[in-house]
Amino acid sequence: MNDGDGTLAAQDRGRQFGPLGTALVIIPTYNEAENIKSIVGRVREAVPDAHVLVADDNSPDGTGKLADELAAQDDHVQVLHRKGKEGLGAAYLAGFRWGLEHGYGVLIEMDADGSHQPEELPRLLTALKGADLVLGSRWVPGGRVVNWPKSREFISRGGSLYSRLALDLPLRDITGGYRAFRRETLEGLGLDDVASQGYCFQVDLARRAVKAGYHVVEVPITFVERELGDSKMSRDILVEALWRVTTWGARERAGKLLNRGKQPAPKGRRP
Ligand SMILES: Nc1nc2c(ncn2[C@@H]2O[C@H](COP(=O)(O)OP(=O)(O)O)[C@@H](O)[C@H]2O)c(=O)[nH]1
Ligand SMILES: [Mg+2]
Repeated sequence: MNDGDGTLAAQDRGRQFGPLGTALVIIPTYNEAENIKSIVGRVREAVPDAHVLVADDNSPDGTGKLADELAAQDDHVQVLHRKGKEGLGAAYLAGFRWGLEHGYGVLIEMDADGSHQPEELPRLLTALKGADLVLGSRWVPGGRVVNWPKSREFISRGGSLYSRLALDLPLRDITGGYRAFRRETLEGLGLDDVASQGYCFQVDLARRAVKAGYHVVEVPITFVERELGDSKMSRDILVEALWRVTTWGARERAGKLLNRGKQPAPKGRRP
């Protein structure tokens, strides 16, 4: 685990990590017709060995059909067609399941709108050689956001800070969605009961990884706000994140009080 200033927790020193295996970049889409070709092309160029899975929720603007056209021309591109809009979390869970079933060694989360720059992916993958999970982070030194209004930055920084304090997580960017998981990490997180969506989905996965004792590293990224298409962020997504994080935090505090003096959970156990 990263303790927040780059040093490793004692139990992580000297840990050996296995080879990475083939990476699958999962790109969830809902109405991203203006962005899909560019993002897939950039991923293919930045990490030619990686494969791409577009997880489309039957976008009314035809994103799924455009993704099919890309897949027809390139055997490194696949499309997962889902029946309708079920949210980001559900799309990622379906993508993870697909990737694990197909034997990928690394599973990557990336938005379709260009906010997560594919050109930074090699740095995330390099960091994953010595980690269980890598988070692309806007809020560690060297990380930044481009073209965000102050109001949006305030909400995002506030969301991470609140999650950090409520859940006692040694991380700076907890709501971000540019991440690289080793397959063993995802297998160890117990994803069957994840119900959260949106930003809360990202907080949930980070929380599970830290609590299970995985080595989580934050790598600075430059997050670029989308130029084309619309954000799907909504008030409901923020409200869900706020109440779930508050509930988890309260439950954890109550649990700690009741379990005072007991040993922490061993690595890999479900939180
Ligand atoms: N499959 C799927 N993708 C979604 C859904 N909601 C958002 N996305 C995708 O998730 C990514 C991040 O969403 P975005 O609207 O950019 O959120 P923001 O960056 O927080 O404003 C984009 O690639 C979206 O197309 C959904 O319900 N289903
Ligand atoms: Mg976006």
